[in-house]
Amino acid sequence: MEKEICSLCFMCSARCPIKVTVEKDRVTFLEGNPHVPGMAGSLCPRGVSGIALLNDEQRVQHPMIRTGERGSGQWRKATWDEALDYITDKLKMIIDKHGAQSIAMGERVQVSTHVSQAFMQAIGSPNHFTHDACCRGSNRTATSSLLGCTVTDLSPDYANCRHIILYGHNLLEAIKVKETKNLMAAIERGTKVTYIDPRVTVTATKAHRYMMIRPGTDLALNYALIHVIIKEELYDAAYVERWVKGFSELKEFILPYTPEWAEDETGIDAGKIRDLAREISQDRPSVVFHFGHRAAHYENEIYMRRSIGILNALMGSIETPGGYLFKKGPGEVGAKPARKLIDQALPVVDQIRFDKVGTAKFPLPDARFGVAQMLPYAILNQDPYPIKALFVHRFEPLMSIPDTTETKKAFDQLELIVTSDINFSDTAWYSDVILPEPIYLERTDAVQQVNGVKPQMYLARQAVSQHCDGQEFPIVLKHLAERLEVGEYFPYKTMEDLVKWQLEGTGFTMEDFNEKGFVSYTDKAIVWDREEEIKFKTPSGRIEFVSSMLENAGFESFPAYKHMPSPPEGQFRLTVGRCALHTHVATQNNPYLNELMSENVLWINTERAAAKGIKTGDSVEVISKKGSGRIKAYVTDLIHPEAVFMLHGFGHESRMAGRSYNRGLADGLLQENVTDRVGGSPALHHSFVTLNPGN
Ligand SMILES: Nc1nc2c(c(=O)[nH]1)N[C@H]1C(S)=C(S)[C@@H](COP(=O)(O)OP(=O)(O)OC[C@H]3O[C@@H](n4cnc5c(=O)[nH]c(N)nc54)[C@H](O)[C@@H]3O)O[C@H]1N2
Ligand SMILES: Nc1nc2c(c(=O)[nH]1)N[C@H]1C(S)=C(S)[C@@H](COP(=O)(O)OP(=O)(O)OC[C@H]3O[C@@H](n4cnc5c(=O)[nH]c(N)nc54)[C@H](O)[C@@H]3O)O[C@H]1N2
Ligand code: SF4
Ligand SMILES: [Mo]
Repeated sequence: MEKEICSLCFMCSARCPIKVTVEKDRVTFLEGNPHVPGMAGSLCPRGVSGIALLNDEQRVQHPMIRTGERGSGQWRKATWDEALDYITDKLKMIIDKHGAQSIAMGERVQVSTHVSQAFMQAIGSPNHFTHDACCRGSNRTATSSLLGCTVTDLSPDYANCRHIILYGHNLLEAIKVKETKNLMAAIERGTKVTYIDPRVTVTATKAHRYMMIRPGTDLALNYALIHVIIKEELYDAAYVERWVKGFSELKEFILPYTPEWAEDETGIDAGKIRDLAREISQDRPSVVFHFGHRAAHYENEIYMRRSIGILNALMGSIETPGGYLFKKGPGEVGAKPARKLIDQALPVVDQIRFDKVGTAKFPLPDARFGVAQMLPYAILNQDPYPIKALFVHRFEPLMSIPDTTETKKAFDQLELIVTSDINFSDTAWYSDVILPEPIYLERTDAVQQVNGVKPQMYLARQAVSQHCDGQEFPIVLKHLAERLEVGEYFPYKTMEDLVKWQLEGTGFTMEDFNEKGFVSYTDKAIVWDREEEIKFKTPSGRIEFVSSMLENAGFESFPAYKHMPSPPEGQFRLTVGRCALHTHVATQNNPYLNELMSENVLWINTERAAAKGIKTGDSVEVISKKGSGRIKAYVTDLIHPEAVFMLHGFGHESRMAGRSYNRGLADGLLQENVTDRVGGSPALHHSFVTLNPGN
């Protein structure tokens, strides 16, 4: 008998709503959830490859405990009790000797993050951190300083937008199915798209206007756009008057940043910058300067993302149809969100964090996420104190934190590394204990709260029985908490119990999700009156061009622009990104996706390549201050001469992942671990490389 289950994809963290067709405990089809507008029939290639993952025998099958040297690949199979006892004994020893703060846990933010945070707090450690700094940390800090909310609290209103500007936000390859489709539909309806990137991406090819910008100079472009908009009085004066704090300070600051000045810095013609400012202003307020997704590029990242927010404010486009809309929570309709384990009265932990977020070193990044890339420094320098144990869940620090060699050196100082993964990631390969998690098709997850103009909740549900001997991470943590005598904070035995506990008080039950996979708090779109009731959560209740958050922490609201250096003679700036066929570092070993793309290549500008005698397909050595490796060249006119580009996610070292082992080159091996000190993100495009052609 065939059955259909509405659930959520987890081939990446966009978590698109899906429908799973199951026959005799086998998944026979995956597709977009037809009950969700825009999702019917739609999945991206990674979403489709969920079945290949489910049946992949190279997945982690059972708990494993290391027997040889770290990274030697020598393991023994363990039962769950054995593995959990082993971890508990080690943890107890480490806590006795170094204190609970010496335990850290890193994970990709996901629906059960609150369970992990509660676990860390219950055992007395402040050191839970997520991948977020490495993704949009600086973006988050930028929007907090300007709007009092984080970038994840806003969504573009594609349906009504007239012009959208994307800064290296490659939505047609770096996919979230619904947003990608919304952009495509908007283009078909006539919404103009301006795309800015040193590289011609697929999104660039669909845009109405493409600007090949010199890498790292978007802030200069934005300063010039702001200059023109203010000088020619193209902004929404009523909106600015009502909602903006610090306009006159901006007006004075921006005077020297003319389009001619920006032309020298960005390589974009001054006339074209003026044209863009004038054209987009004609379409305001229904325009979007997109904040982008990954904001881990350059050291000035927070100011670049603030400049995007400033442009939106000048256009009057925040909380405006066709602009950015605030995502509303259930509180807007007097309802309650799903409970979280951290809502309980947990023990107070008042030690400083390993990454020093919340101290003078990092006053602004969000302590709920931390600054992941500080981990290697904290371990190696034992600053602020020794870190001795690391839990890793659904996260790959060896590949996702720049400078892999340094991170590995830090890992060598740890007495315990425990990884919960579905694959043999490089970090799993370097761990002491590997704990398999059932994949999304084999498990039920905690509740997914989805805020928006119509707030909703979604549920990801088990569709088939487990193909491996796995345990969901919230269940693992419950068992460990019991062994460490803090079990009382984890009031569930199964994932279903946890979901039921979360739903108490919301007015919804698990059965309510059966039909469509989600529940809605309201049918009516909630949009605030842009003249009177926009709820900016800044101290002034307005958009803070002059930011109290920045200035109280000793940072400037409008720092003078610092020239972005070109690479030294003969060198290139290393830039990185995604493609439609893979998720970060997670899918390269997927049988189906690996067949479609098994390695990455290095984009090099045609003239620069010719000068070095490099041709497409040649193997070139890429050398940075931090490491080197070989990769095939892809010679093209479609990239700025200062940059080379490679896909992130290849060059795996784990031999258990047989298809992806040693295929392509890892960007993290080459990148320096340098941080935007104000916003919190690593500057992943900071590093220069030289190329050594020939074998
Ligand atoms: N060098 C470099 N670093 C980067 C980036 C870059 O471009 N270059 N990009 C940054 C960005 S934008 C991001 S978002 C982060 C992403 O960083 P990560 O979150 O570390 O990367 P992912 O590839 O999404 O997944 C990490 C691990 O989760 C595992 N996993 C997948 N599904 C499950 C599951 O259901 N359960 C469990 N337990 N594990 C699972 C995967 O097998 C993989 O090993 O990396 C950041 N870091
Ligand atoms: N298929 C797929 N989709 C994904 C993901 C995935 O792994 N695979 N991951 C998801 C996640 S977590 C994220 S963060 C997003 C990332 O989504 P995006 O941020 O849209 O994508 P990236 O590929 O990281 O973008 C990097 C782009 O920035 C360009 N770039 C480099 N330097 C500059 C510069 O100085 N200025 C400008 N304007 N552009 C520059 C690069 O050429 C590249 O095209 O994608 C999400 N969607
Ligand atoms: S974007 Fe693709 S991989 Fe990510 S959740 Fe959606 S369908 Fe799955
Ligand atoms: Mo990301």
